[in-house]
Amino acid sequence: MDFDLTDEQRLIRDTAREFTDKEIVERARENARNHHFDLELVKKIADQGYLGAIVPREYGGAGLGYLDYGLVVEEIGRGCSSVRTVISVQTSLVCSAILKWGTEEQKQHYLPKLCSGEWLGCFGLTEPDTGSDAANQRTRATKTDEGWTINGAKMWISMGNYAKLALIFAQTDPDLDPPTRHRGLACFLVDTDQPGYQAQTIEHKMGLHASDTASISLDEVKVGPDDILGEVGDGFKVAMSALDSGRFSVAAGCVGICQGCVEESVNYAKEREQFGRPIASFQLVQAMIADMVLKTDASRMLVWRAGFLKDKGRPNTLETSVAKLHATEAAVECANTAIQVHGGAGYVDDHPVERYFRDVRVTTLYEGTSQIQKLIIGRAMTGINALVPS
Ligand code: COS
Repeated sequence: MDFDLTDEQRLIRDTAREFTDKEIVERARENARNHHFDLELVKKIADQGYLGAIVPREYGGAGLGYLDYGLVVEEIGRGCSSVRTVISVQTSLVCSAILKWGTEEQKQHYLPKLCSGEWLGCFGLTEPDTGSDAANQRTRATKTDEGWTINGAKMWISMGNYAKLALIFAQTDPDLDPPTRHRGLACFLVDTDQPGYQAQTIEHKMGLHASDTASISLDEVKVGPDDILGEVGDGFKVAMSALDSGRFSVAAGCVGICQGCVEESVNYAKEREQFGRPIASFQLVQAMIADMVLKTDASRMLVWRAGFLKDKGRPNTLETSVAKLHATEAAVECANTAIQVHGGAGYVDDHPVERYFRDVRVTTLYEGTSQIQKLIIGRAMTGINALVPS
C-alpha cells in the first residue's frame, strides 16, 4: 500500500491550493456577506478545468481520476463551500450522470458546454414532500405525441436560478406502489428556458450564502421524446449513481473544511496570548487541535479510499457513504472546535471559522442525511433492508 501522492497528484493539489488562496479565499467573506452568487468566479473555476474535472478530455473535461478530483475539491472546500457546491453539483451530479447514462449524442451535446461553464446544470431530485425517500417522486411526466409533459415542484435545488440544463426526475407511472414505484422514474433533460420552468430563490439560509438555492415549479413543461437519460424506468438508478459521485465530492469538500479549521486554529493559537503566553502553549488548546487533526486525517483517508475504488471501477457505494458520513460529521465537529479555539474572535466573520461553522451544517443533510448514510451502511453489512417491513 502506497500513501504517497504521485508527482502529478501533488501538482494537481498544489495548483488547486494556490488557485484557492489567490482567487477564492479573498472573495469568500464578501460574497457571503453580500449573498452574492459569483458568476465571475464560476468562470474562473471553469477555466481552471474544475467544472468537468472527471469528464474525459474528448468531451471537454479535464480527464482527472476521482482521487485527483478529490484533491481539488478538498482545496476548494477549504476556501469556500459555496464555490465547492458549484463544482460538486455541476461535475458530480450533472456531468457524471450524463457521462454514465447519456447517449453518445447527449454526451457530445451537453458535456462540452457544462465543462466550459457556458452552461450551468442543476439536479432536480428533492421535492417539497420528498427528501430521504427519493423514490417517492410527486412530479409527473405524461407521454404525449410530441414527447413528454412534466408537472410538479422541486425544492433545495442548487443553481436552480442559473442552470440552463435541469436534470428533472419524475414519475411516469403513478399507479406503481412501493416496492416497485422507483421503476417508473425517469430523468429528463430539461432546457430551463422552456415555458413553465420557474425558479425562485430560497432566502434566509443558515449558510452557503454565496450559493444559489432555489425552489422550482414545473407547469406543463414540454420535453422531446429523446430528452431522457437512460431509459424510462432508469431514473432512480441515475439519481443513486450520481449521488455516489456527489457524496464523494461533499466528503472531499468537508476534508477541506477540517483542514481549514486546523490551519486557522493553529495560526490563531500561536498569535493569541493569554496569561502571558500564546494559547497554543496550553495543553487544553493543543488537545482541541489534536482532536481536529485526528478527524481530518481519518476523513481524508476514507475519501482517498473511496476515490481509489472509483478509479478502479470497483463497487464503492458503501465506502462512499462511510466517507460522506465520517467527513461531514467530522467537519461539523471541527468547525465547532475551531470556534472554541478562537473564542469571541470566532463568533464574527473576521476569521473563516465563523463561515465554516454556518456552511458546514448543511453537509450532514444534503446529498443524503447522516441517517441515510447509516441506513446504506447498515443494509450493506447486514443484507437486511430496514425500509422493507419484515
Ligand atoms: N447505484 C445504482 N443503482 C442503485 C444504487 C446505486 N448507488 N442504489 C440503489 N440502486 C438501485 C437498486 O439496485 C434497486 O434496483 P432494482 O430495482 O433493479 O432492484 C433500486 O435502485 C432501488 O434501490 P433501493 O431498494 O435501495 O431503494 P430505496 O427506496 O430503498 O432507497 C435509499 C434507498 C434510502 C438509500 C435512497 O432512497 C436514498 O439514497 N435516499 C436519499 C436521497 C438523497 O440523498 N437525497 C438528497 C438529494 S440532494 S441532491
